[in-house]
Amino acid sequence: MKKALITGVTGQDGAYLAELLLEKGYEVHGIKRRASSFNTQRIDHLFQDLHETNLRFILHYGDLSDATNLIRIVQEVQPDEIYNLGAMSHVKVSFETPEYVANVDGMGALRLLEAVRILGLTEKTKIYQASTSELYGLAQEVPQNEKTPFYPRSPYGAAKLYAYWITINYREAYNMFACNGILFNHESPLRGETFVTRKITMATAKIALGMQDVLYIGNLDSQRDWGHAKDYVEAMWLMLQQEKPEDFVIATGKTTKVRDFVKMSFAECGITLDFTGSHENEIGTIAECAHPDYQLPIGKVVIKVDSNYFRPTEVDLLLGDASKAKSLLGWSPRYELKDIISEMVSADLRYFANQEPQ
Ligand code: NDP
Ligand code: GDR
Repeated sequence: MKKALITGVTGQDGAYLAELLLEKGYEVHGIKRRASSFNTQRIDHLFQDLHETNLRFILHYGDLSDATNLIRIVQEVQPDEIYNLGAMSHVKVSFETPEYVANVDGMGALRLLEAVRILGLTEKTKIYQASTSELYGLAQEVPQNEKTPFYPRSPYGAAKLYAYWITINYREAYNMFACNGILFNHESPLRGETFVTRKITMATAKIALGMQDVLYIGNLDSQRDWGHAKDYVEAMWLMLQQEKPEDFVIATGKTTKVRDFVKMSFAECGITLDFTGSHENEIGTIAECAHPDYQLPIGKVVIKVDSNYFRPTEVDLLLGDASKAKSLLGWSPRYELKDIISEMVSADLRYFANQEPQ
């Protein structure tokens, strides 16, 4: 039975990847952080009591800032595959915690590579590094592929750039099977609540249900290539099943403005929005309510731009070209953005319909 070790197993991608690998018959080990409140909601359905026989999903306490802990876990597990998904993954927050992000998102990758090297596992253990379209930053060309130059625009992007290159360096220096997945934004009902898509779908549900008045939001003009996390974790696995380690862009090849995402999200509840004003002063008002259950006053302001959510340096436009993944991995996305939004809004409506009004 193959063994996989996932850092960041409690996150969006960690949860979907753990599910996928368990379905494929792996023994899955995950690293979770000790927290004062529960942080395992996304993987609770996979939990197995330690006293069960045939344990296939095992959690270890750990942290990417703690090298000795990582060495111990890698030694104990002797994984065939490591997926390094752990990170402080919020771009805006990285401007407030730049040193921490360098330590965890940058040095964390190095610590894992070193653990594998020190333990003499370079021939056994394959490593997936969660690289990101944030590496492109100030886009040097559109669409972006594996050869597009990088120009990160945040402490997060800069830390991930180090992780990207140290992964390639270990591959070349020690002949390790280590590869980067340069993944563009991917979303799902498990997406963290402060990322823009989930913030929007949650607000859509709460506003439609009369539980929230206004959604305060940042830059409506930025454009993202949004896919579904389920499709993207499959690409991670495929990368580690190849003959030789390589880096791959994973993206849908379509880009959408945040403003249009907001419109599509509200449209799921039969609500049409009109946007007026520009940039810092833009607002969204209700133009039409076509759904019998969600009747809000026409002309009501439900979206307000708040410049507190602007970033000191923004990534304006991301659009990926995943042709290499298509031809070498046979990978292509199954989900359209409309289906992703529909799934997210439905999940949030179900969740909030069962909550008490605020
Ligand atoms: P999430 O923010 O949902 O999950 C991040 C995970 O990392 C959580 O399990 C978190 O633990 C864990 N983590 C945070 N800090 C540490 C630390 N110091 N030590 C160990 N673990 C830590 O991210 P996603 O699942 O969306 O993304 C997975 C990876 O892919 C990340 O590295 C992200 O940067 C990268 N990525 C994501 C993309 C996306 O669109 N989702 C696109 C491209 C790359 P806890 O639950 O305790 O907070
Ligand atoms: P991103 O995702 O920065 O692309 O990083 P996020 O959803 O945070 O932002 C996308 C775009 O939306 C704009 N935006 C807002 N963003 C947030 N979070 N909150 C707002 O209120 C808001 N209003 C507008 C942002 O300015 C930005 O342009 C994600 C993360 O998952 C990273 O870990 C990953 O590497 C990249 O995707 C690819």
